[in-house]
Amino acid sequence: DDGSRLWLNKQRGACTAKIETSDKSDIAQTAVSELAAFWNGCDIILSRDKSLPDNDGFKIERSGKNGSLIVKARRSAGLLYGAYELLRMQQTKGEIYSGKTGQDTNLSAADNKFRISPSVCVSSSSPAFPYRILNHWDNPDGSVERGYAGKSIWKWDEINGEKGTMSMDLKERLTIYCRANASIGINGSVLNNVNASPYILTTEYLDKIKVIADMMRPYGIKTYLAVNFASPMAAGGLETADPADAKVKEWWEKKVKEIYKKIPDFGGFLVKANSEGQPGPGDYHRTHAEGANMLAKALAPYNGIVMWRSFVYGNHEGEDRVKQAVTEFEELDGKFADNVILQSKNGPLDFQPREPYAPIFDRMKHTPMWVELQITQEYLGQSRHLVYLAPMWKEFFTFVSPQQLQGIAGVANTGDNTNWCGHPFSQSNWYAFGRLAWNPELASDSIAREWLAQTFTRDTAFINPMTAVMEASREACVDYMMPLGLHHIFKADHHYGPEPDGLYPNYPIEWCPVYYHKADSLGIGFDRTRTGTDAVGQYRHPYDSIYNDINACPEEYLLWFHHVSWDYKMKNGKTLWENLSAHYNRGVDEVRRFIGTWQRMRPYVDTERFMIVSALLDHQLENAEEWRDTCLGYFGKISGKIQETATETSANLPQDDGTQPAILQGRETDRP
Ligand code: BDP
Repeated sequence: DDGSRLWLNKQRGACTAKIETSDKSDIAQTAVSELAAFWNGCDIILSRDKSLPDNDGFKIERSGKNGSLIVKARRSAGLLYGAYELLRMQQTKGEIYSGKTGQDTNLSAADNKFRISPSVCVSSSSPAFPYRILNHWDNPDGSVERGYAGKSIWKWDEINGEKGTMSMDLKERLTIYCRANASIGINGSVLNNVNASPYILTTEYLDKIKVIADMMRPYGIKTYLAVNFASPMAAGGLETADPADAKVKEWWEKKVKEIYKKIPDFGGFLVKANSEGQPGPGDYHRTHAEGANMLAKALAPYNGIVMWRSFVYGNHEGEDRVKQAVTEFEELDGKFADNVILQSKNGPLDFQPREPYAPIFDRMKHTPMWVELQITQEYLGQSRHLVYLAPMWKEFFTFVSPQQLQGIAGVANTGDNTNWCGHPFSQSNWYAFGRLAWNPELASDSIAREWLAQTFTRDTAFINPMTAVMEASREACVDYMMPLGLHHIFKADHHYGPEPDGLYPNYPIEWCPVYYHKADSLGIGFDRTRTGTDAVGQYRHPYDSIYNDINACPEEYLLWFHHVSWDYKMKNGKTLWENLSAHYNRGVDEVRRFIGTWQRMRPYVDTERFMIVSALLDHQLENAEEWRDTCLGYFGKISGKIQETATETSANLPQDDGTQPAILQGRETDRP
C-alpha cells in the first residue's frame, strides 16, 4: 500500500443497495455517489429536514419497515457528513446490518460485522465549530513553507484558467484530497502561505483558483486565500497600501468583486500583517483593527470574512516575545468589524512540542477567536518522527473551551509525496485535526483507533498496541527534545535538531535558543513570574497565580515560567538536574519501545509501509539520542554536573548533518 488513499475506503463495494435523495445539490450528489461506490449494506435515503438546527450536523435513523436507513440533515453538507459517518462505521466496525433480526448488539469483531441497533436513532452529530479550515502554507512557485512531504499539491502549471480545466492526474489527486477532507468534516481551505505572494491575487492566478474552487465545492469545501497586505502596491501598482487611502480601499473592493464574480461562495482572506517582516497597517501607523476592517468592509457584501492572525512579535523592543500578542491586540478588543476573526496559535510562542495555552484567549472578550493548530510537525520531528498530535490539541482544549471559539484552523501537512504527508503516521494528524474540529470532546485514543482501523487493519492485535504507541508519542517527543517546559532550543531556523548553545549575531535574539533556556551555572529556565517578565500576569485567575508559584506550577511548564536552580528538589524528591536527565532518557527509551512494538506488527502491515515506518523509527531513535546527548552534554557542562566537556560527550554521536535516511532521500526537508 503506497498510502495514497489515506484513510479512505480502498475498495469499491459491490453495492446493490438503493441510495436515494430528492436533494439535487452537487453536495448531496457527492453523498450519493460516495455511498453508491463504497457502501455495502441496506438501502439509504438522504433527506433534508428543516426542523433540524441550522448547522452541518445530521441524524441517522432506521426508517422502519424494510430496515433501511435515513440520513437527515438541515443542509446538504450534513447529508454528506452523515454519509461519511456511515462509511466510517462500516470501515471501523465491519459490514453493517440494520437489525432485521431485532438484535441490539454489535457482533463480535471476529464476525467483522456490525449490527445497527434497531432503536430509533443510530447516530446524531453536529460540529462544534462552523469553520473547520486547513491553512496551506503553499507558495505559487510550488514550494511549501514548513512542508515535509514534497512540493505543493496545487500544480498551477496543470491548471488552465482560461479553459477552466485541470490535468487528469491533478484532478484524480485533488479528488482524493477533497474526499479526505469531507470525510472528516473539513469545510474550508486557505490555498496559500500566510507569507503571501501578492501575485496570488492576479487575474492569472484567480482564474486557476476558480478551477480549484469549482472542484472543491461539491465536497462542501470553501476556498480562502492568504493575502499580502501590500498587494495594492505589488500587484496593483499603487504607491501605498495605507488602509485609510481611498485608492487602496477601491483597489481591494474591485479585487474582491473580481474574486466573487469567479467564485461566488469564496470564503475570505487570511492575513499575516506586521509580523516577521510582512507588510501591514502598522507601516502607515494604523492599527491591526483599521487594517482588518478595511478588508472586512470590502468582503462584507458577499459574506466573506477576514481571518487576522495575532502571531506578532518584534514590534515591542525588549518585551518577552510570549507577551507581545496580548500587548498588541488587547487594546483593540471590540474594535474589529463583525466579519473579522482573530486567529491565534494554541501557545503564546510558536507551535513548540509543549507550551502553556496562549493567554490571548483569556484577554479578548469582544472579538471572535479561532485557534490555529499546526498539523505539519515543524517543531515535532517534521515528517520523520512518529508523533501523534491529538493529545497535544486535547491538552489545549482543557484550558480554552471550544465554546469560546468560532472556528479552528490547522496548518496542513500535505505535499505531493505519494502518501501525502511524508511519514505514514503523519496522516493521522490530518485525520485527527478534522475529527477534533468536528468534535473536540472525542478522545485522542479513539481517534487513533478509528484512523488505524481505516488506514491499516481492524485487527485489535494491531490496533491496541499501535494506539498505545501513538498516544505515548507526543510525550516521548517532549521528553527527548524539551522536557519540563524547555522550549525553542532548535537548530537555527530549520527547527529540526538540537542547538542549545545557539546564539546568532545576525538573527533577532528571539530566534536564539540561549534566550529561551537561560541556562547558567546556577540554574535554568525563563523567569516569567511577577518579578520576572510577568508573562504570568496575562493569564486568567487562577492560572496567573498557579504559574507564578514555583511550588504550584505544573512541572511540565516549570522552566517555561521559572528560572530554577539545578539542585531544586522536585515533587519526586529528586533534583531538577536528575529529573531533566531522567526525562531525556525516558524519551529515548520510549522510541526504542515504539520500535519493538512496530517490529511485532509485521504480520498486520503491508511490506511497503512496514519498511518505511521501520526506517523512520530507526532514524527517530538516532535523533532522540542526539537530542538527549547534545542537551544533557551542554547543560551538564554549564551546570558543572558533567565534568567532561560537551564536545567530548557528543563527539561519537550521530550528528544531524541534514542527510536523510536512504528511504527518504529526495524529499523536501529543512526549509529555512
Ligand atoms: C513559524 C514558522 C514560519 C511561519 C510563522 C507563522 O517558522 O515559517 O511563517 O511561524 O506562523 O512557526 O507566520
